[in-house]
Amino acid sequence: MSAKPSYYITTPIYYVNDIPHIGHAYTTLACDVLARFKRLDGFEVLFLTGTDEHGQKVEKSAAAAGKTPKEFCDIVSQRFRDLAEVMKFSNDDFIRTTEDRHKRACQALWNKLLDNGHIYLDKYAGWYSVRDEAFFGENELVENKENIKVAPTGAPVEWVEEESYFFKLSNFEEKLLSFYENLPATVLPNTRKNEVKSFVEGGLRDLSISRTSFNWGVPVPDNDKHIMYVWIDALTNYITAAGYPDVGSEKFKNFWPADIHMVGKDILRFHAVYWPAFLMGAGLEPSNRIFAHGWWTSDGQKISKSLGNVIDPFGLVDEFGLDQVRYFLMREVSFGKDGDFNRQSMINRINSDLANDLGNLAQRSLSMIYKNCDGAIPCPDALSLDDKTLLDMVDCLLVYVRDCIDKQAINKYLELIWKVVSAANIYFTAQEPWALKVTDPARMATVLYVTAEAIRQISILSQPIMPDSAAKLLNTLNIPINERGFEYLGGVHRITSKNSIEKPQGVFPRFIET
Ligand code: ME8
Repeated sequence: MSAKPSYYITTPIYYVNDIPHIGHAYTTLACDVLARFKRLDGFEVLFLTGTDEHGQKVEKSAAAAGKTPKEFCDIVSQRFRDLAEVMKFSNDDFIRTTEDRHKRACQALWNKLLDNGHIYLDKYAGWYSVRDEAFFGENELVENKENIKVAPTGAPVEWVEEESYFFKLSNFEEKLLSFYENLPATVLPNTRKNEVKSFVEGGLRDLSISRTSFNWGVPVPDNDKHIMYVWIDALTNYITAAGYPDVGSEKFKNFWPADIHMVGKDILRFHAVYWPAFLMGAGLEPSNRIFAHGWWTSDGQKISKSLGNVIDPFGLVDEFGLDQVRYFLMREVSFGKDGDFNRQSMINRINSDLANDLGNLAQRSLSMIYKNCDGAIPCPDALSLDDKTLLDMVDCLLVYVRDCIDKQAINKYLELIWKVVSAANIYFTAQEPWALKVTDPARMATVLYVTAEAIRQISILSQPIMPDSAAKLLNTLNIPINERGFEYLGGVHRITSKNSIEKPQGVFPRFIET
């Protein structure tokens, strides 16, 4: 066992029927922020993302592209790995459901569910949506504008009648309800938890978990006429990467149950109903939390290929810069709620929060130190009440932001840091160190020292959101790499006087529309 506490966080694994868009980048970014935060806060982190490569939807997309499913998956899966590189995602593993380790885990889970009496063979007759990869009851269908019956998501459905294995989901109603009740934060936000609870309270039907009408998937053990339903295959990725079926391994013991599965609100039911039921059925502990975030629209409209308004994350990073995009996506929307992507809001955030607030504070104060204090952090004199007030605010920030992160309130975490950035700006302007340079140089030194210390801590806390820019600021201050963890926050490890600093370079340029 590691001496550090463990933290296992996962993204959904993305279908390779489509290239990555802003929605995918958003989910993984949120997980990246949480993973980076936890590492800096002393946890041993396993951060998993990957691609969901089986199922009819992918099989059809490959055929449309004139490729074999495997060739097609190799190409599209690579785009998701490219995105991880461009966005500087710090995932520890990237799983592909076509890997052998995953097939082994799926078949082991299946056998366990079978041995425990939760699987039986029967016939399925009902509606199926390939786009959603989901079964629907007659009562769940809705009529579209053309009076055709479609899935609640608007996706077309087809009638399916075939032999199928079933999972006895109906046996898990009580267990699921007590899982939601006993551990109050298993599903967040609370509104989503209530939706899930009422779905379960409405009664659960057994779930068809195999298909015979296509081939692209994991074969059912001892009956390879049947291919596993893509969702049982996909959800299993979370235990595959933790080492399943080697449940006695250090890795599995350390990281299972997962601390959090981050998902979009569209796939909550699969994660909050089916997945804990599969795990309980296999005698494994259900995950600690499922957090469903909201969806992005673009200028008020649903993002879709047919509307031609898909936002390409690679293009955004090219145009605005990586840390700017990371900051905007995490700050603009209350995490858990839907949000609207709008170019002007992005530019406003870059110019006000980054260039004006943090950028100017750093550039003004560090340039003064560089020019007036022999290029080194000055020695402070006795601290005034104003100095102490600002330092107290900075010193207690970790306690508050840690609480935000533990509730996945990522935008709140940034709001709190920016409250301190704003207080530091007010302090700096009010103290007028440029005037003190003539009237009271010792007091100027104290003001510059206090401001540099505030910037040090703000930069350490900004690393999970803006790793490159925070590193630039910490490099300017010459803070050693091994002194950038959260144990260096607070008053115990103040910035060292006489530490020479590098010539400050602007970290957050203004965005000027050309
Ligand atoms: O559902 N806004 O994969 P997927 C925010 N393979 N997030 C969005 C979004 C938007 N407009 N559009 C998509 C699958 N997302 C399955 C998951 S997990 C075992 C299997 C995000 O490629 C959101 O997180 O359709 C959503 O859940 C995910 O992309 C769906 O990706």
